[in-house]
Amino acid sequence: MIINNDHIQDSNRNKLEEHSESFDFLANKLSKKGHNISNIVSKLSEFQVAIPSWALGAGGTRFGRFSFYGEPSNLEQKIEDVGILHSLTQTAGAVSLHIPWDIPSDYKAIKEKADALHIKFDAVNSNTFQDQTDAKESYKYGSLSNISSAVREQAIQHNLDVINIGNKLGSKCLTVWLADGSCFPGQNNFQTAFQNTQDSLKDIYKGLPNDWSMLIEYKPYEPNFYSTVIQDWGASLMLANGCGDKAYTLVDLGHHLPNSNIEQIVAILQLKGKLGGFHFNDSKYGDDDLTVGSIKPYALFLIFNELVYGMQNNPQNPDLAWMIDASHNVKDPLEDLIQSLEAIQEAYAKALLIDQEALKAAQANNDVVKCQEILQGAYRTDVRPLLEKARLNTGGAISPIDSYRRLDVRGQLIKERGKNTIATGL
Ligand code: PSV
Ligand code: MN
Ligand code: MN
Repeated sequence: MIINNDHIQDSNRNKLEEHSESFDFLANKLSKKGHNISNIVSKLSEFQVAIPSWALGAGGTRFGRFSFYGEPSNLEQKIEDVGILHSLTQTAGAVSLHIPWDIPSDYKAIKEKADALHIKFDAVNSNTFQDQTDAKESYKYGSLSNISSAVREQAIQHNLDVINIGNKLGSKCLTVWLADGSCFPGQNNFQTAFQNTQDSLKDIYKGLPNDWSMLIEYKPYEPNFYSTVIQDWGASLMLANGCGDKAYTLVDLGHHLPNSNIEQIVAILQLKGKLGGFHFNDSKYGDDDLTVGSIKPYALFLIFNELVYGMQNNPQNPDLAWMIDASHNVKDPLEDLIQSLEAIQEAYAKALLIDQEALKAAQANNDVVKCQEILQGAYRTDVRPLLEKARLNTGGAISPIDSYRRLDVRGQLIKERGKNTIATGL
């Protein structure tokens, strides 16, 4: 299903008046406070977040998976789904592929499809956490860290193949997430596992084109429950530094132990010019991969405050690869992703409202109360009319969820694809 301009305009019609009223009211109020509204609105329009190919179907847990009708079952259909999200929200202009799940059978056709829908190819992800049917070696006891050089070589070669595939599509970035670790004390020698990982990453890095970057993702536990080789940002940063200037740390919001101060991690990595990528989701307990902003929206805002500060003050840090890394067990995946995109934009818009100069002055005076007032003043502002305006300006829907339902997108997808489709992926 392709959503065209007429569809969107039709579905916007009954919302236009309410939008104009609330936008004018808010813009007026904020302008009086000295905010440049058109600047904020264009920043929102420019902010694009990649959709992971594996989030377009229902996820599942190790207890079961309940499929969602009309899921995409091949790469073409996954890109079509990202196209639907992008037409409605105008903020999902990229897709992140996972290899080998998404190897194109026809590169030209895939690129044409993506181009037609204004979708770019963002980071490509390697997979050395599962054994492939024709693989010689097994990753049961690790991949880049494995004690066996034959396993490590297979995993290195896979990453080089992923770079090659991404290159043909115009991607500029490789993301490495490793499941490597151990389930029980004594199973692994920590130092050997870390050193093997560093050496393997260096071999991959040698094959990285000059205009590419390598993002090293960390996670404290799961699937290994005693130790993980790349457990935290310190381990990731050491490995990135060991590889070179084109290697960076990737922060996934769900990959922290409860109550970690993620905003501080993000700030320091940017200061060091080493924050390369960002995976959005939300969680209550661990790597829950829930809808962005559904559990801890204030924490998301505080993280965005640091990201905005970094984007404005840290030229040593590269532009970030933004991606949603969520999974859906009970919601329509596309509706869930629309909610995540909205939550990201909302946190970004609120962070843009923070008066950085006033905050600096309050910090200089150790006026702790004022500092909190400034942050919370921005957080409590209902910025949704600004998001609506940003979407309207670029041809998107005033309310993407409302339009999605009004246009009966899922119903159309089921008609086109049938009920019992299944997406390849996590
Ligand atoms: C596993 O935890 C994971 O969710 C990581 O966050 C990766 O980014 C993703 O899978 C894809 O490999
Ligand atoms: Mn992730
Ligand atoms: Mn994860």
